[in-house]
Amino acid sequence: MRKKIVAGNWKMNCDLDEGQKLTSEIVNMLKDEKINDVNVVLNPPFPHLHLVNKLIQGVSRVFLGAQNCSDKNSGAYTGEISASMLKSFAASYVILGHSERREYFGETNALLTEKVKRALENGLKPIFCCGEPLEIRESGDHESYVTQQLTESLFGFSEEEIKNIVIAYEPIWAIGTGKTASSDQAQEMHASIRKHIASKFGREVAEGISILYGGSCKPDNAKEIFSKQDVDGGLIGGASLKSRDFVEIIKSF
Ligand code: 3PY
Repeated sequence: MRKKIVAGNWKMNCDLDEGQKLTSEIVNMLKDEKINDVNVVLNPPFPHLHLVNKLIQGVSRVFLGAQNCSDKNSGAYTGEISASMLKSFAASYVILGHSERREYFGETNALLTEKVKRALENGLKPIFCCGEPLEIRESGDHESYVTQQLTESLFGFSEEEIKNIVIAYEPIWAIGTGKTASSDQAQEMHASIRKHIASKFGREVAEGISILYGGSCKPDNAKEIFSKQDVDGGLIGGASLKSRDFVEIIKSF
């Protein structure tokens, strides 16, 4: 059985009080609600990690994650945060290669291989993001674009390593635009990603990898998207900043 995961990507939002309020609300709602077999990951900005970790203590199935880590171990890299620091703050997951990082911070497939390595070496599960821009979707080359991202960043890892990676398919044209891929479009890409992973690591390994959908996933479309065979959860942007919406999405399974 693949793990179902709903991960909230807060992006660069929330000051300390807002982050505390949001986490407390989510935690309280999750304590009251009957949640099916879903792991929840909160990925706040770095300064919130310690506090969010404290607030989620004792709540089963809720994990801490970060939104990025350095490709370096330590040293003179002003402003960077290492995977080992994240681990020491009790993070279990780290989002890597979000399209915003690729676009605004020039992250390449090769750099992402190094970041994934640092994460795995430090016992973090990378949530590796992939996805195509609008012009590639319109040209019909989206499958080859995404499979190339996966080949270039992940195909050098071993079978044991790949099992610890979560993949998030996020079509860039659906991020922050209000547009969502249809559930059939999501299923088609998730199946193609799984087939591609199987071509390198075998069917059994590919069947065990959680593939999340991201891109304007909301309470009113989550159920339909999560019902698809190869969709194992979501990486949630804006809706993860509203406690009620986020919990509704978690309950969509
Ligand atoms: C979005 O849904 O906007 C995201 O980018 C999730 O990571």
